Amino acid sequence: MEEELFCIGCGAKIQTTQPDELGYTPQSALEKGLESGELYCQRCFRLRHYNEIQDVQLTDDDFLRLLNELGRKDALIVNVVDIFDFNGSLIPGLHRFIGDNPVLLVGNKVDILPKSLKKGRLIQWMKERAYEEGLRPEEVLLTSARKPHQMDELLAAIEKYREGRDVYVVGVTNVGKSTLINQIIKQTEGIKDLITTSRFPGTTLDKIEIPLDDGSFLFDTPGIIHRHQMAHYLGKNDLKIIAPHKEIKPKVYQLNAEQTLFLGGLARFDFIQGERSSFIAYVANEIMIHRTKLAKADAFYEKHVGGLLQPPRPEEVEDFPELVRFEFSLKEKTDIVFAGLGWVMVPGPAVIAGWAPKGVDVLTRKALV
Ligand SMILES: Nc1nc2c(ncn2[C@@H]2O[C@H](COP(=O)(O)OP(=O)(O)OP(=O)(O)O)[C@@H](O)[C@H]2O)c(=O)[nH]1
Ligand SMILES: [Mg+2]
Repeated sequence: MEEELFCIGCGAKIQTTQPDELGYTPQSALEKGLESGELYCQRCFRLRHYNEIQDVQLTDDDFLRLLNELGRKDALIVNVVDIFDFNGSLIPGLHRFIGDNPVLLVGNKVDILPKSLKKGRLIQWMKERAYEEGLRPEEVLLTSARKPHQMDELLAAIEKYREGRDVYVVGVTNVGKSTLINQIIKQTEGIKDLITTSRFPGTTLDKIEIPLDDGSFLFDTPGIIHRHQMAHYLGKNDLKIIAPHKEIKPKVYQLNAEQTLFLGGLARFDFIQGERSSFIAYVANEIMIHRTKLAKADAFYEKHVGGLLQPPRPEEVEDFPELVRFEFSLKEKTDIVFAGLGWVMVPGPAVIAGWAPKGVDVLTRKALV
């Protein structure tokens, strides 16, 4: 029997016969890869060198199989979430899948949060939300895989709770699992960017095992596709815009009742009732915000989506879901959170409507800043 080979970048099983399927690697590349000891499939090669994505879909069954496997292992589970999209990052029912295994909850991408944000409050909120979902993490940590930030703390926590066992890094797609593991590999082995990462959802395709010193393994896993993530509704070029790369600069708006803010063409914030006050938008710096009168907002969107209001780009407007309205009566300072996009801070009592593409959630939380 032939030895099974796996792509070190995405975990897919290597094959040389079907160019459109997972793990395809031309024979010549296979030979080169074996020689160098770093074997990447063609899809990873293209992603890594040209930032070009070749679509391959994993099915929900693939994820279910992976999740079910977790309950049967004796291991530490590291659940990575994107603090910018905490709700979009939660895996529904994760606590049921993992059995008695301990969990570390890691909020990644802290580098993009404004400095004014109180980290303690964020951690507290993550804890509360995790508990609501039935998840009881041993610890909640905030990291940046990109910066990198708090990696020593993460490594120490992993060592503390794994007690010689394997470690599974799990989470929905795009939260930065592979980037985080690359940082760990860089710190411990000195190898840079071993695993393929990208801004596109669905980068890692199968388990990737990284040997640890004591003979156990650290596993990267494919991200679970969570349909409430904004990323699934955007074209490839627009993904670059909504994923913030730099610290977010809060933008302040003095609004009167019956005024509307458009966050590009992706979301809409209506100030329906309340006293004139300062609202603060926390979204990627690249997203243009437009203010209109509430009464004219529908027509304004109709006319300008894909034009003045981008993303979506003109060629992607047709496939972009319609905006759906959620209304809230607020009693105190509150964040209106647009899953995967950011939030708008409402300073006091008000009636608000938040609109997001159909499928994406709008929710409220006690203001973080
Ligand atoms: N700003 C910021 N971006 C990050 C951070 N970590 C990862 N990213 C970016 O997030 C995107 C997704 O990163 P990946 O590591 O591929 O995410 P993943 O969770 O492995 O995704 P899948 O393999 O699809 O499950 C990439 O564009 C990363 O550069 C971080 O700490 N800060
Ligand atoms: Mg990955």
